[in-house]
Amino acid sequence: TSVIHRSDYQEPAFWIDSVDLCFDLDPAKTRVLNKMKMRRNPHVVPQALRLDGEELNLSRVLVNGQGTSFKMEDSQLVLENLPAGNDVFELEIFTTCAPAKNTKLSGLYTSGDSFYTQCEAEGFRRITYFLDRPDVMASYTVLLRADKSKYPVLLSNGNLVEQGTLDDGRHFAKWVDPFKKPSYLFALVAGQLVAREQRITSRAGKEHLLQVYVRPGDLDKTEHAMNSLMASVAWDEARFGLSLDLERFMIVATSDFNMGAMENKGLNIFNSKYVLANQATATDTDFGNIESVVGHEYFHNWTGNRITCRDWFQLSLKEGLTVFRDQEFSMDLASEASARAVKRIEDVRVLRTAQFPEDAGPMAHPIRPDQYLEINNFYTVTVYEKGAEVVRMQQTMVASGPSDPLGREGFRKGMDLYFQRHDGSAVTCDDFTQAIADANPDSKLAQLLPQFKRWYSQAGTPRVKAVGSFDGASGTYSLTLSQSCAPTPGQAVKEPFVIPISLGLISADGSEVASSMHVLTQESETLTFTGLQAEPVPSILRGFSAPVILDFAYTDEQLLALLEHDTDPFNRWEAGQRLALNRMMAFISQDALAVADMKLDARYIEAMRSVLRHPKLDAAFKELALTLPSETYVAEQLDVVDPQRIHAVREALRAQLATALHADWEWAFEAHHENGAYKPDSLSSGRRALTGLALAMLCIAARTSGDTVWPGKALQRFKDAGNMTDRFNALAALVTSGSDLAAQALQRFHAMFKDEALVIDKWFALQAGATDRGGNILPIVKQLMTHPDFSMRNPNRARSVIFSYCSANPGAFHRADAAGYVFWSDKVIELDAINPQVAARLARALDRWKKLAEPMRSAAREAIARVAAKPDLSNDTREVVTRALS
Ligand code: HT7
Ligand code: ZN
Repeated sequence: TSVIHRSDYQEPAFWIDSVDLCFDLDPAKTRVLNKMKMRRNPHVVPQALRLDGEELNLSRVLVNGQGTSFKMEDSQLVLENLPAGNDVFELEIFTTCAPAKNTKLSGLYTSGDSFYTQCEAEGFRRITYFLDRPDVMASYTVLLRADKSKYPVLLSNGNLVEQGTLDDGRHFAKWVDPFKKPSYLFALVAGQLVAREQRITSRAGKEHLLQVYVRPGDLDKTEHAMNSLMASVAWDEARFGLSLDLERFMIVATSDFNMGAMENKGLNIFNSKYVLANQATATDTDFGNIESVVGHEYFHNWTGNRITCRDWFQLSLKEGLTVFRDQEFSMDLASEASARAVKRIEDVRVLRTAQFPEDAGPMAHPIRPDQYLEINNFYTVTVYEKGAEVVRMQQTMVASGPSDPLGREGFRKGMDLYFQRHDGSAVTCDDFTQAIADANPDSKLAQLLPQFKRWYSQAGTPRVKAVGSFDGASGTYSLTLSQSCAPTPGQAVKEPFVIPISLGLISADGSEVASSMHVLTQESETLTFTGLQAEPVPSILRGFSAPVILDFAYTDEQLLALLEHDTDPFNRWEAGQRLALNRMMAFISQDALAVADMKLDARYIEAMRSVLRHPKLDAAFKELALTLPSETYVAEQLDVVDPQRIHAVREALRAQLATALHADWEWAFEAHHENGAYKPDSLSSGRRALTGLALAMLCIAARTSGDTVWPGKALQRFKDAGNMTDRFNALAALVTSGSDLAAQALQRFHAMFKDEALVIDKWFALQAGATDRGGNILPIVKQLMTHPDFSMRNPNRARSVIFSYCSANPGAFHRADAAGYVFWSDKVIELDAINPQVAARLARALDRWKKLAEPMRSAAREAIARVAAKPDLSNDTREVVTRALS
């Protein structure tokens, strides 16, 4: 296979009106009979029919009930002698496949004793020969037959129309999906499952059955997913007027899954990590993730399923928009303004630590890519998270003044028009932006649409440089904003973007003297503000109004003023991060400075103390503000990266914050920990987050002081905790601080949760991601991989050990002796033979190798070259390593 280009798009030569599928399910050999009603597409010159297929055994092909000639070309089934003219004909294809041998988890596979499917992006072709592309939308009828005792539950998309028993202990179920859909939304599930059920009546007055299917022992972990689903249904009706269009909506959890979840029509299949939770096994973060992933998949029912993508280059049409919708959903559920801000900060943190590096590395691509070798490699933070930011900017830019300051009403009008125009079809990103702009003809978006669309075509993170100057005589403050964007692979020159910049000016006494939204369109523009008594402090890019890097030479005084007074909580947090980042960068760059001599200044420490002790700020915000910028984020600010030095500096500064604020951490711990009933709401989870940080800091301080009281308290809390958040935080505090008590706590934790796979994943991940002490983590990782609970075939488990080390523990992974890289290349190669999608994700751990300091840089290149030299590499991994080396 070779590179596929967006510009080569052509309509399909045939349409498939209906599909009648019959499955005889058997793990070793499943038989699939596929009867399609097809016709030629009159807009395309007559040609042969080419059906996609992969790893299938073909036994029979009939056209209108008669045998026919066919040939195989590049794994496609080619039929040249089909009826001429535009009449419908019937094509019948009989194949078999081997679900138990399907370790790629794409197509039909078994997990435990059950069957599941994963068809996005191109998995349906692993089930039967088909026009496996999203613009071919068909009506599906599915008959499932299987052994009744082994597979009592038989599910597929849509409505159950018939079921009954067969001979030999078998039974059947027939499902009809009332909506046309592309093949990537097909799903089936069969196994011994049980369901939590909930009947609801929608705003529109319709009754629906909601079901969450899990393995029999897991029903007590489904309440939160069901609540999240009900909240999602209500939210989409209230905010977008979009109701559930099916009588029955099912979620099924599986422990073997390549990604987070899948929005198959009416039958969402989830990684169990994003379904199963109770207070004993799941942390607040897990609860939050479940809420947003359940929401995300549910929201796809309209943005993705009712209106889908014309081709896979348009992926952000559904993914960027649906991430935007799930982010808004979580924000709206977290009603208080402060909790909304916390969610925004968390989302921006993901964007900046994962997407910005992607956009600056070898895999950089626009949110609507122009080419790919393997589409699975383009389910990226760029398409998803940056895509969501591009949608958010469109909402911002249809704001019509004080009656709709955020643009929500204008955006709603745009969405209404989008559905009016395109419901039931497969469309492009252009169709989406056009609908939003057309519904708001007087908006900035409509005025600037062609230029705005550069966000879809240009990769790279724009940098906005801001320079302020104050003229005391006239009381005028000028702010010059200039934009630039570094070249990315295949795009040497970038045209200016449309960048909405939310601005405020803060006066010396802390009051806000101006606030506005400025849309930057030129390379450089100067704004002036008059009538000022003294030089103000600019608060730029409030709420992170655009996905850009803001470059402004803030002084400490200015940052301290923003940290104390800014009315925008995002920029208040950002000011604290900048204060920390400036210090970290200064220490990192002084090559001769020993870690022991890096002393944090009193001013910074006092500022952090005031945040921690602040009477009005809430706990979740404090936890974010007192957490130092991540090692990955710091690395992105440097031209040459020594991950071990970054790690050492961050650890040293954290230890100083721990010691200098010791009494304050003690206060924070005592004042915020609660012993009442567990509630996963934002207020109490914020309190748990802050007590968790306080406990970690107190254990870190104990390491320096030799104190044994706080590690002892942490162990006690670990033992007594009434919920997983507190228990895991206490365990992590012991492990992170390198306490002697960590080993026994880890052992006890494993014994307590040995039957809870998702908790055991946490146990592995904590150890593989722990602070390196003298190179000890790699041997620990290797040891963990010999543990009886380890499995390379289960993606969650492989990720919990290998990814936690290679992708999430830079201080331990980037070793001068290159042993981390050798390990990485071995595991990429090993995984590639099992599951290329997972291998290709791991392959990306060395994306930024060119920035590494020597000797790491050369060693990393050698490791990548070693993988690239392997014959028979999958397209997935080959694309990643080839781009990395180019
Ligand atoms: N739309 C879903 C994507 C997905 C996926 C893609 C490739 C391989 C496996 C996959 N599993 C799920 C997930 C989503 O965005 O909702
Ligand atoms: Zn999605």
